[in-house]
Amino acid sequence: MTVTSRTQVGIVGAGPAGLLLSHLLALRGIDSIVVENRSRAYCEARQRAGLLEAGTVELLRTVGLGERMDAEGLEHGGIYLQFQGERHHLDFRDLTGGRWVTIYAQTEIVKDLIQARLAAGATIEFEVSDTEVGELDTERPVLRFTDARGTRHEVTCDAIAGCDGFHGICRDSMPPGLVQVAEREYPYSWLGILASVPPSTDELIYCRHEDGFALHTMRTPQVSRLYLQVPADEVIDHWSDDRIWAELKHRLEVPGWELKDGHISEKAISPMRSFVASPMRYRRLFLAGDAAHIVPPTGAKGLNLALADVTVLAKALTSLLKDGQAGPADAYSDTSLSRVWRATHFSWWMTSMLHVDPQSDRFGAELQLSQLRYVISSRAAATTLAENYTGYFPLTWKA
Ligand code: RFL
Ligand code: PHB
Repeated sequence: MTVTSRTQVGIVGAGPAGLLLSHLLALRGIDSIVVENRSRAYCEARQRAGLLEAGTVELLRTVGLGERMDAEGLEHGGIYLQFQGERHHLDFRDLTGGRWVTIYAQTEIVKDLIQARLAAGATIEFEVSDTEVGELDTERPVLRFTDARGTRHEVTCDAIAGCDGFHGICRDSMPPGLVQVAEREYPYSWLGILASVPPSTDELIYCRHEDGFALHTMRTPQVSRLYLQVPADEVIDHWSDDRIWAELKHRLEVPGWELKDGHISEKAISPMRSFVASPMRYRRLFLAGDAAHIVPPTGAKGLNLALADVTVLAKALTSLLKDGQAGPADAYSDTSLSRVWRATHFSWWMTSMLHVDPQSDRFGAELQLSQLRYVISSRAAATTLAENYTGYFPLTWKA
């Protein structure tokens, strides 16, 4: 038996994009359902991003999601860039006229969003299977799924948002031949760890070392997060905790500064990819976040882009569904893609400047070093990095 129902917006995926979209739509009086194929516990524990642009922080505050972020988030006014054994500070506040970023983990944003949605009485169906989107040529697209108890559902919607990440089903449900893909794979991956040890640094350290990139970031005053460049096809079993700490120390330590080690509670390897699918819309199916685009994490943009997409989309759907105005929905893909391509360029640039490319030669290495020296010695070049890193397309939302 199939249970049929009706809502305004069907949302596939309870990652940051799908959850924030549901929250923003509710603020405008628009009903939605969120379907998610993982469990709530899995979504709340999945280790990913940590860094929020100032505009993302301001948006979350404006829409009532700032309380725990303001209490627990760590504000940063700059980063360190390290190469050839020397560490250099970039002061974002000075370079950009006061802009900053905040460390607040994606896991915490997801927890805050799930709690806020459930407290408001929203429907989030976790552990669904066989999600499908159909009737996409009509004004009443349909979302189908099987719930955790095994009941099949068919929800008739006014619009569907594909917020189902890179491996989701919505992008591939668009008509064949519509979506164009532009992509790059990088010949290396990131090994990321979460460690129960206070950060050894006040600001994030981005380090280009001749044996590979390393990044020291953090989650809380007691928990550090660190990443190492490893070969693209590397397997985690090759990396004992001792080997990870030894390599992090080898790449990150400079005279007079030591990296503190501690218990590693999580370790995983993630591939590095740039990927942009366009358009991000077919009629009343809209893609947002990682479902439409992926950036390598070196620029810390993926989560920020996902939240920016759904802010634009929530406004477009409000115009479409409440005022009958199609203009913003028609412009959604182009509006989002202009931000996406800026972040794609920045993330590619940071990645190419800081990683050791196994296929590159002395010429490539010298170009990287020259670029790094330029960034730390020219105010114009440093400002370019700072402006991109802190984010310069304002996100607006009227409370
Ligand atoms: P998500 O988070 O992948 O959520 C998609 C959700 O859809 C579900 N799903 C389905 N549900 C129902 N039916 C189906 N058929 C489904 N298929 C999939 C999935 O289970 C999932 O819950 O996408 P979203 O919401 O677009 O959010 C994107 C962000 O998660 C991502 O861009 C960032 O994590 C990227 N990223 C970073 N971004 C930043 O802005 N700052 C950072 O510091 C940063 N660091 C990172 C990162 C990503 C990393 N990895 C692991 C790729 C560091 C790393 C290591
Ligand atoms: C993180 O805190 O996980 C993080 C921060 C900055 C990046 C990537 C990841 O560029």
